[in-house]
Amino acid sequence: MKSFFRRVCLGLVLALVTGLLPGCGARPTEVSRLIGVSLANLTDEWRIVLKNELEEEALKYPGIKLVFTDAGGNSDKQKQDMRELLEYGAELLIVSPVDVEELMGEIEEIYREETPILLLDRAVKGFDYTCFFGVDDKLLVRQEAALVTSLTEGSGDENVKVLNIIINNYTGRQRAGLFREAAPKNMEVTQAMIQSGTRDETEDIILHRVQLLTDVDIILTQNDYMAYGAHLALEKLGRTDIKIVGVDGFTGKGGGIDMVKEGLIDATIVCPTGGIQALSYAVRYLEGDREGAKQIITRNSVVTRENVSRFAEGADSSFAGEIKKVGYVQINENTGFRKANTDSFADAAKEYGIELEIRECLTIEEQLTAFREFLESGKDAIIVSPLVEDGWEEVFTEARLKGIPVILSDREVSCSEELYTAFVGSDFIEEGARCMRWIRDNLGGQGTVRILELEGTKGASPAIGRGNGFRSLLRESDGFEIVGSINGNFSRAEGYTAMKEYLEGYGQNFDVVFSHNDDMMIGAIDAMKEYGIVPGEDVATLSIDGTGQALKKVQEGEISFVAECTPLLGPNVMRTLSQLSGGEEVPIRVISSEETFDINTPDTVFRARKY
Ligand code: GYE
Repeated sequence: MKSFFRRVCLGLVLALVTGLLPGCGARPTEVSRLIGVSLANLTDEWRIVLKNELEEEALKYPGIKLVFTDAGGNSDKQKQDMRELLEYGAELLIVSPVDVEELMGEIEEIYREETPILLLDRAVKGFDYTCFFGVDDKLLVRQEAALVTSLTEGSGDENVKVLNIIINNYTGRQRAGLFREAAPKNMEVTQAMIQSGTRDETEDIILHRVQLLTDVDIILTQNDYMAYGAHLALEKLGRTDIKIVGVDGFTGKGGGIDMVKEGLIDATIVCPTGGIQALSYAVRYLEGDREGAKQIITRNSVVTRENVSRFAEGADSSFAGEIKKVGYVQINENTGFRKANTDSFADAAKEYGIELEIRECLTIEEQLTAFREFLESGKDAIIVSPLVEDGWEEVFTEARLKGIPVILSDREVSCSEELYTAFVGSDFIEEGARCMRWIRDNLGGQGTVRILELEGTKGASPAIGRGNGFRSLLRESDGFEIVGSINGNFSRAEGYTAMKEYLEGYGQNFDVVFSHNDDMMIGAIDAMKEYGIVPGEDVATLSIDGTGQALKKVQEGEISFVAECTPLLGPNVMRTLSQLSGGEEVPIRVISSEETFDINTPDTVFRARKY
């Protein structure tokens, strides 16, 4: 009976919101495709802004109808809401979870039922969802730490005392932990936890636990309404010497931008909800576009009294103008990945009507020269696949000063995110972890497993990330050790030579080879076979990329496991450039959706491969 009553209520809510109830507003004339939007609550300002953004964006798509549910902060109800939205006919779900840890099980189940489910939140676990839209928490806490330093300079004391008021949920605790890691040694951080993240609760905790303010220079909060609550408390206590930092940075009366402008708080960090990005992704998905993004990370922006006027007029678009002529500073390497990557860009550029000039470079020096020549030759934008992470700050600064956007493809750089527009590529740490997870799940419990690592190009972000991701999971697992690391520079020939020399020097003192890419693995297999080793039998063999040659060896049993690293980045990079041309806010990171392959992978998957 309860479920029936609940369904009737939901039906009424849905009908009123979408005008589906007979006689309540005109029935949609065109065929409406329903997108279900499950909101954690409709009390958080962040969720209210998200709902308004989605409704406004939906007006651009007449064939789309949004149906909203409000979980009232209750995870169990949100699980039911998601199911009821599907029963009601929603073809795709957009979910802003009450608490991502509590909801992940249900989300993963819906995802495995092959229902597209987009997650909108401030943190996410794992990859069992269609696409995540949110902010980069590690960037956020670095921005907070930099704000603490800049806002407390001249306090006369080299040690800074920070009161971090955090919300007791997954996101709040996650960010608090990251901030502690990001805080420099001279910052002493005290935490105070509240339950709901409201203005009143923040004001109360400060007023009722005044001792928290002893020697405090600055208060960090986890949304702008908490920051305003801190302002009210400090005003009552006469402690307006203490600085206050918020998060979210909404425009409009009473939003964080307004608070900074009015001097109620000292700074905030704009964290877009991701709603606009999510709805345009949803519409493309329902039209059949499988663009392959797994995470779309929006850019955080720091707002202080010095720059608030720039934000008060609306989103800070650092670039506006038509993008037609584009240079691509590519890597000149003979790998399956690179050929597929270059082809992907050439095809996508044609589709988007972009004149793409590709310069393939063997060294970082050649890349920097090509980049500067593109700067001088009047390119509207420059794409770079950086051979190594370091050495890009100067030329990226030159591009910034010229207003020429820089997009990173498939590899990252060590300089600040402020110096480039977006990164489109993979999560290298996850790729390395996926290899170690396979080893742990398939080779564990057989005594100590000895692993030989075949590293990619020294200083290249995929090599650094994969090695770190692999090791972080290895450290949590018993019975595994890395007996050696050899370098094959991502190339088949050097993978062969590295393995041949290792075997001549040490023999087969390993049970597993973990290679940072397929091409080196294929070269190493040639060397192992010459030495009399049967790859995939005597030694487990794991690599990363998913090229046709490697997957053929998976089917033949010579390679035990491959974690995909897709090179087909052209469409997402061109889409980003197209969004930039239109003056839209573009994501700071677009992370690819990637699979894994082993002997249990169905043949249909191998047959569907594009490279
Ligand atoms: O894994 C490797 C190529 O940058 C992610 O570069 C790419 C890597 C890829 O050499 O095969």
